[in-house]
Amino acid sequence: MYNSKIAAFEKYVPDNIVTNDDLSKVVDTSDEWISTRTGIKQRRISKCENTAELCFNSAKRLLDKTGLSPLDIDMIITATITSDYMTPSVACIVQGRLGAENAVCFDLSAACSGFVYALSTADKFIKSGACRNVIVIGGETLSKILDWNDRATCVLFGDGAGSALVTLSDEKMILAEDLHSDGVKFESLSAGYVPVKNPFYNEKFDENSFYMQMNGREIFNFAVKKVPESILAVSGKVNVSLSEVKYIVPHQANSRIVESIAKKLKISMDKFYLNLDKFGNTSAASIPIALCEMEEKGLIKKDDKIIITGFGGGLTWGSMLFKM
Ligand code: B82
Repeated sequence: MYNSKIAAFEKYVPDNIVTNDDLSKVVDTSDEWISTRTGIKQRRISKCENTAELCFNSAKRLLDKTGLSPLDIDMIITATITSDYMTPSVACIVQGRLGAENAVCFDLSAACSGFVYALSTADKFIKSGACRNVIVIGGETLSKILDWNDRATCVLFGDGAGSALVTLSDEKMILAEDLHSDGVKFESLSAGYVPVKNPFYNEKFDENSFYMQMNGREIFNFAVKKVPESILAVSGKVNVSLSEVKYIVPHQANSRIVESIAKKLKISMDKFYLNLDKFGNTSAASIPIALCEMEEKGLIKKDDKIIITGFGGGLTWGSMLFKM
């Protein structure tokens, strides 16, 4: 049996920092409103880089950091809901730019759970013996699917990319996973609706359905119910108690969600790593950006147990427990 190891993390975010005060000049909002309800103080908003560009830069940094040749990469998986094109995939564009000609490439759509789903997929390709080196990227340019006149949503999101190099290993690093989907509630969090339009039919549709739409209360309740269950599921599967887990890295949606999750699990907020004050909600990119930042700050030590937990549109949710 083969095992996979997460060898390194990287990130790339656009330079353009937009603070809550900056936003209050664009829409009717305030720093006080945004910070108290969400914990967000600023976000990165792309000026010229689209999703593939952010993802390429993050993956390039990963190769530079690990010294791997682009030709050593067997697979590139990009988790995104803000692809540059319907086809080609972001992963193919990244492969072309990297010169990773041996890599099989595809994108994966699981919204804010995308990075957890993609990491799980990479793990399976490595465990089957099909791949040795997989680049997993979560990357988004959410700013292009926001209604900048809707103050309830446009203040929440940011742009960026984070990536992980997953390699074949003797050590077992991914200890447990728990993945779920529930399509019944798909309308409570959606974006990018494409209506049927052809010479034979012209669908009537709501113009706003292209933009990010969320039923805040409904998805908040979903996250606070399902995420603690999923965290307990991964820890229970391998008999690792939450007191043995050094950090829980949640999808960076909203600090109130994380406070409610901590309360439900009766654990301190200190166990949760949060950086949404700096980057806002970057969907599939939020977990790898957080992991990379933790690595940069020296917060992740060898043998530390870490749980990542994603939740988002689909609805989708899932967690992974790994030993670093
Ligand atoms: S909110 O509904 O407006 N609210 C919670 C009651 C404010 C305190 C809200 C806000 Br503001 C921001 C995010 C959420 C939320 O529930 N987000 C999610 C929930 C599940 C899955 C994904 C997300 C996400 O935002 O990515 C609610």
